[in-house]
Amino acid sequence: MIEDYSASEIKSIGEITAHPMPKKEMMEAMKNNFRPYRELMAMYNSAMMEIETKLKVLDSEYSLDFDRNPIESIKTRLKSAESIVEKLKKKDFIPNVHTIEENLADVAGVRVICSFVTDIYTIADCLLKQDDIKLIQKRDYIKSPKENGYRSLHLIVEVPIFLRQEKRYMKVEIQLRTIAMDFWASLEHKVRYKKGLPKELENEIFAELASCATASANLDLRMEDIKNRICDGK
Ligand code: 0O2
Repeated sequence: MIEDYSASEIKSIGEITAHPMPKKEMMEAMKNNFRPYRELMAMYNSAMMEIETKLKVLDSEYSLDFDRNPIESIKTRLKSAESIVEKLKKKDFIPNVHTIEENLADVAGVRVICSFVTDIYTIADCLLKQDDIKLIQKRDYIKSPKENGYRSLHLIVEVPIFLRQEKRYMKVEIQLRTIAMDFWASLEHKVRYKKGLPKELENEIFAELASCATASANLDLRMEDIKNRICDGK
């Protein structure tokens, strides 16, 4: 466990920080040589699996009662060593297991794609009501979209994982979106990371994306309305 961090490993991390290495080497060293890093990642992975299972249980129970699935799909990812190092360096922290746990809340990420906006809130509420889940942070970019048009509900929670000797709470970032929100965010993400686009074209595309975000929010409302009319008509 992190507490059993051996003296030689601490020394190794110290050496890394005393003689800064290129990012790629730092990442490889962290990934391959440090048992505490691998253990930490295994714990984040377990926490991610716990959340995924809870979501699947909620989806399955809902489908028995209402004859439809509120969750379209669930995607999970562990942040790569490269992204971890990059994010910590940006925040001026030295990459090690302690700084990872204390300063990053999105090492374990779960993305939940729902059919309708109301499903997002239903699933989030049901999850947060569970007595082993601790809510750390909620950011509602659906009620208050980002300036560029980004919409999603973000939760940072802590979930317990049960190890041989102990119970540990681990942070997981959960992003809940509709299919339309996900479609928009995936394309916007591609544009944001696309290198070499002429500035003028980039500005044009971001303006077009902002307009698509409004159209997509409107589409979500209309689809929900149709669903409600079908259900009311039953
Ligand atoms: P990646 O590659 O998806 O992991 P923080 O994590 O708190 O330092 P921030 O931006 O304050 O960062 O947190 P926030 O707003 O909750 O956003 C975290 C994640 O939400 C991002 O992770 C994206 O996945 C997603 N996100 C937020 N804003 C946007 C946006 O405008 N467009 C798109 N496409 N995704 C967004 P990362 O680490 O930035 O990226």
